Amino acid sequence: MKKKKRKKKKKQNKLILLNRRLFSVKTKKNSSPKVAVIMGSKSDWPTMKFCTETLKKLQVKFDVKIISAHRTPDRMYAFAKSAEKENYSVIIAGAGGSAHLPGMIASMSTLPVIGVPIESKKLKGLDSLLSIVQMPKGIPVGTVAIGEDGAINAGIMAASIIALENKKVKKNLVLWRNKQTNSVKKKPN
Ligand code: AIR
Repeated sequence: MKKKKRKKKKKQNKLILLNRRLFSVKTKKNSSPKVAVIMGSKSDWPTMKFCTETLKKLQVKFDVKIISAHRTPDRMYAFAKSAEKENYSVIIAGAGGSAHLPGMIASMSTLPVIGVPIESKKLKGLDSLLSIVQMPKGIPVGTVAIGEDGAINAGIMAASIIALENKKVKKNLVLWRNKQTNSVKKKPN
């Protein structure tokens, strides 16, 4: 009987420890959710800076990195494999031309990945858009519009994902959207 009781107590203690561990991971993540804004080249920055400006307005923390799927594959692998441990909640990846970066990152991480098609010189971003949006089933990439509009919407979408568990970001998002609604005039003249 005593032995049974001891066993039960041991099991209970194990459960308490496990819950504590799970809870601490959750609270750690919720306390400082972060977005990774990555791009294939420095030449993508004039577009991707609209994304970081949006995140700043919504008071969402972020890091910015250049990672190319083709030119720096090891950097891409290391980033994708450690993204969750680095406490990122969402990854926004901008790339142009044959734009494999968002899909490759999504293949190595279960974090939500938003792809921003950069407006390329030759095909005006249609190449980037199709490369990013046409992911075959199994590994999704949320794809936004080509260029500046997409970069801004990627920032807003990342904030919406974070707002699911973060009241401050939720409040900022609601305020920002109300401001936008109020700024629309009823008549054009
Ligand atoms: N790129 C860089 N590595 C892989 C890809 N797809 C993309 C960049 C950029 C475009 O190639 O995201 O939009 C042109 O890069 P660059 O450095 O030649 O201006």
